[in-house]
Amino acid sequence: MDNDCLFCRIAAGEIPAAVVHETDTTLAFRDIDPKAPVHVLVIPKAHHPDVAAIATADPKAAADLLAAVAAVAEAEGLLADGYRLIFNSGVNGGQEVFHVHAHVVGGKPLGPMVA
Ligand code: IU
Repeated sequence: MDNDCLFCRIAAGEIPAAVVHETDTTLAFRDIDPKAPVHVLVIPKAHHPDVAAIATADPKAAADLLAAVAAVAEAEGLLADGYRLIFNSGVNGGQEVFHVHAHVVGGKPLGPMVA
């Protein structure tokens, strides 16, 4: 745990969040500034800065993260019509919180992805 990391502190229960799904290794909670009717962040409880870092350091944790994404998508009713999965990575990718997180975004037609 990194005490300076917001998402580590949410994972530890030190900062409240609207949790929608939890496993031994992952936590999912609603984004505080949703960009769509459904906007959930899925994080590993262990600190990894970005998606490349978790895939390299702990492939099982990366697989757990994707399994949690699937569970959230099903629980939020997104499987029939689809959703967007986003990992912002690094400064040019628009990443603001450097604890890897998957954005699960849906609940409306999102159209083609734009950079
Ligand atoms: P990004 O991929 O690092 O840019 O996304 C960070 C997200 O974290 C962003 O969508 C914020 O709205 C969200 N967030 C949050 O849910 N709770 C918080 O306390 C803070 C940011 I600060």
